Amino acid sequence: MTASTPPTTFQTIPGHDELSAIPRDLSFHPCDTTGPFQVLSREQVERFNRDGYLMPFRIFSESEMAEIRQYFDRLLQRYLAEGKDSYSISSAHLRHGRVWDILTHPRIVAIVRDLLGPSVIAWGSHFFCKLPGDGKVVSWHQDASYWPLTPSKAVTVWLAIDDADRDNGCMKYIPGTHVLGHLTYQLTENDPAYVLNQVVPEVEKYGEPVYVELRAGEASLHSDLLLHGSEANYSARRRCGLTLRYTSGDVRAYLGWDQKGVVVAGEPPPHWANRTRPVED
Ligand SMILES: O=C(O)CCC(=O)C(=O)O
Repeated sequence: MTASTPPTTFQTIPGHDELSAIPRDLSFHPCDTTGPFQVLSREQVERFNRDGYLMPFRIFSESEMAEIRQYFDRLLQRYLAEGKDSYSISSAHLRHGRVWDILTHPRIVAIVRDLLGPSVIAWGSHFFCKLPGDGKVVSWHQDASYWPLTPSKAVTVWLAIDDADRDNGCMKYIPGTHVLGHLTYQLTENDPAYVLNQVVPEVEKYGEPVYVELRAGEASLHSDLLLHGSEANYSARRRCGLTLRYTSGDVRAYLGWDQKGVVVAGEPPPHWANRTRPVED
């Protein structure tokens, strides 16, 4: 199997029409876990409900991160050698054991569990790697809009593989936009300037962006309905983030996406797969 061979048959990026045909509930469901919390304070949970994000969290030490970065450097070289681009390493936990280890890491799961409750499915792992001088933009979008999941009860942990700041295209959020429901977007199909193909227009009316500057090994968390994006990286430094996606066990997946699941907390629900660690790193 090559570095980029898909191990299963779920649909990677569903089209607009397929998503529209799924009866999705894309309204924000506030975290109503009553505790006891393992990591977060009640105030942090309330802040997540209000703003739609939390940051920063130190997940890995500098030395742990140096080791993970070396691993990623090698992985990226394999993908690039196959002619893939630096954004192509997606659903990586299904084929790379080292990514499965990060997705299921107890320090991360403890934080996510405080937000999602006792039953948690980890299902996504995608490296967004902006190479030095990379002109691509991640335009303003809501994650839930792309996903065949309902109801929208998902949290992304954005783990900084490299230091991320405004110079190299760090993430940006518009606080509070997660409560606005599913926002109207335009499609930017086949435009090489964009990493993704949806753009929510005129976001200025929703408020000022917050820039998510993180040191390598730190993470931020955002709701699947929060408006977010990132600007181009015109610096000489790489900016890689690993997005790790989690949802509560009562969420239903369509188009085969249940096959991506790894149960990281609670009893395995029958409607999600529980993928084991891939042998290959
Ligand atoms: O890393 C980025 O620039 C974009 C990531 C993103 O859009 C996401 O986490 O959903």
